[in-house]
Amino acid sequence: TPSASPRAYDAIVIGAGFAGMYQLLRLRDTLGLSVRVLEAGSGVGGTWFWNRYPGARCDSESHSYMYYFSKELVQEWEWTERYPQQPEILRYLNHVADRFDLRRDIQLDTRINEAHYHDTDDLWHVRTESGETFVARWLITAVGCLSAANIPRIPGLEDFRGAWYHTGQWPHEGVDFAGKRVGVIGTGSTGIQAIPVIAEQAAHLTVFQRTANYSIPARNGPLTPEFKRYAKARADDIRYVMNTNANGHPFRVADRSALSVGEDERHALYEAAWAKGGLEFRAVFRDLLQDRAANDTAAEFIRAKILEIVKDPGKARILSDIDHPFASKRPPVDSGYFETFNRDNVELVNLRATPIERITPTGIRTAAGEHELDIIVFATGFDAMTGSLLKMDIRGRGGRSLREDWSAGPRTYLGLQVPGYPNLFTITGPGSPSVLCNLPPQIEQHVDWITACIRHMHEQGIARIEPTEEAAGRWQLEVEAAAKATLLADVKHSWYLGANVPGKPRAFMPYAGGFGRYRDRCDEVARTGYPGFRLER
Ligand code: NA7
Repeated sequence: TPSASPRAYDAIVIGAGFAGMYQLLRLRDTLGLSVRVLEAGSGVGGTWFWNRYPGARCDSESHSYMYYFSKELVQEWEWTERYPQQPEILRYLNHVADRFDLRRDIQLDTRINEAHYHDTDDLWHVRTESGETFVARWLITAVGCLSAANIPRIPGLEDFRGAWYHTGQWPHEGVDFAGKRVGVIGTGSTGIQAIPVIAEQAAHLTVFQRTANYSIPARNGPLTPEFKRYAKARADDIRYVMNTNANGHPFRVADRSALSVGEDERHALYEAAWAKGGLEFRAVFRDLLQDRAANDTAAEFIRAKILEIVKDPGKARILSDIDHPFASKRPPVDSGYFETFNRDNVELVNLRATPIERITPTGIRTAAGEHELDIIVFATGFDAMTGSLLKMDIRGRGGRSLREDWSAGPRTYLGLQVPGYPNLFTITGPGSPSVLCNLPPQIEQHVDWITACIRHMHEQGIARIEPTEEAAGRWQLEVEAAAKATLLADVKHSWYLGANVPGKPRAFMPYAGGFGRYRDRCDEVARTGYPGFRLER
């Protein structure tokens, strides 16, 4: 039953992950606003609350996958491994919630169905699934870029007699794979993390691969005392590097072209990067994402590694038959992925040659026949960047709807605001660097920008802010141009373009011009009185 009168706050924040929690802290403790954070999950943590699949860990290094706004927090927290596992990140976020006394303003188990802006009172009217209502001047979405699960509609799933799971909606009690015949669909970052772990637990594992993928070894391991000391002593320098480079990671992209060095030197540089492991591999040369010939050298190197690691020539061929440039789709980072295909209990199905026809009561049938399975794991990704926003019914001025306004693709200014939706801010929204970069530094940048903007509104007596249509149109052209300057825009089947979700409009969503440049741009807009935004008293 709907509550009689809505509860009023200065700001409503949707989501209590990395973004929502920091936004709460800034609005409440820095600006002194009344804030309610509404979170669908039964705990804080967002991505790290939901993604509990085996092998789930972060591909960013632990000392870069954390908040840097509090020097004390940076000094206090101890990561154990080079890449933190999901339970450790969730512990960290729970620690933050306690450390900054955030829980009292976070309402869990609360899913938002609609958020409507009313021209009559200039407020956002928010309604939850259970009918609870709220009003607030500011509405801030902190819903994550990869949070709406993409479960492909394969015919027959409803008749499957075994159990099935999507990696992003993993049961909290875990899944017992012992003695089971398991099928994993999907070989993106998630599948590549989960497959080696499931293979060790299951009786038999069948991997269903649609698109072969590059992957770089993570070289994960416990952090040494020296590294822990370094990360704390040099925290300011690390933060500076993350905030000023193109990708938000704690390393710089080298300033040399892959084509400017001889073959032996190039090979030696790739070998060193392969041995070091991780996403830094793509930083060996400056032009891997811009120049196809440069990229080919990296692609060839990784293909040769796959052929060397995988003993069965048939499997090796299927795994190395990669048809997109390296890192033009999100490059996975693995712990023993290709090695897993040397196990006796692991089978590989090439869906390009034999597509899935249907799911049967007892397994998956491809064009080549049936694979009997007890458990199906969908590692099939997300309705990225716009999915979680458009699941809600968001309406702006005059009742216009975000679903309709974005029916040809998302339209924002700087990924922060949408024309026609006053006082709505979208943290890491489409049009911001978001999924192309390490997320925590970007989240801090967005939250700090939004906080400064709201402070400015307070000081100047401004009631409403929204971007102009022209500014959003110009920004969309810049987002497209930035993508076209890279190899990313050439890949027609990537989720950066929305291609993984049937019916989703094709538009390149993240800003590929680099995080440092983007940050400078946002800072300049704020410094020069918010050109491109309409501010009304
Ligand atoms: P991704 O990167 O979207 O990968 C999903 C995988 O699932 C990918 O291999 C897809 O193949 C495959 N897929 C999707 N739908 C199907 C169907 N219908 N049939 C067969 N295979 C399918 O998601 P992840 O969860 O791995 O990673 C997302 C992000 O999370 C990652 O970038 C990190 O930032 C963390 P496709 O390539 O589309 O042919």
